[in-house]
Amino acid sequence: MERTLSLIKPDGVARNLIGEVIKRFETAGIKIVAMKKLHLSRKQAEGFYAVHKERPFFNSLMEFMTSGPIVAMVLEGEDVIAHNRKLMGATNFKEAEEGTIRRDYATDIEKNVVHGSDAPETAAFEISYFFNSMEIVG
Ligand code: YYY
Ligand code: MG
Repeated sequence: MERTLSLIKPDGVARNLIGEVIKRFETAGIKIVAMKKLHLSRKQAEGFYAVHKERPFFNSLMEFMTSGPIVAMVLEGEDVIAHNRKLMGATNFKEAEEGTIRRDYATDIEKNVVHGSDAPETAAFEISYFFNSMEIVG
């Protein structure tokens, strides 16, 4: 069994898509083993997205990610890192496959509703960024 971090970004929360996103995970057989709602500070958002700090979109991404509350979840399942990325669809919703979360709900390359870890190392870092071991209930 593998674990990954999922975020419902400020656009998804503001547009009442929490239930829709969770429904897709549960329907796909993915288990939610931790969940919380929070509003990131600038410092917290910068720490989370540190790998992108030199990218031209970084400042805009920070403004967006701190613009409202998010929902953070730990997902568990077989091959769940890749499975979640498949359910999410491509970063750019215009390139995302039909039936994916981003294709169905994203409005912009930045405002793309969800985040998902992209590899075991990033999943480990991102899960520990939001949750301690007592908050993860398998
Ligand atoms: O992992 P994923 O979210 O699919 O994309 P990343 O390449 O890690 O970029 C993180 C985040 O940054 C993306 O979800 C939207 C935003 N972004 C952007 O605004 N413009 C880009 N050209 C690339 C990414
Ligand atoms: Mg990424």
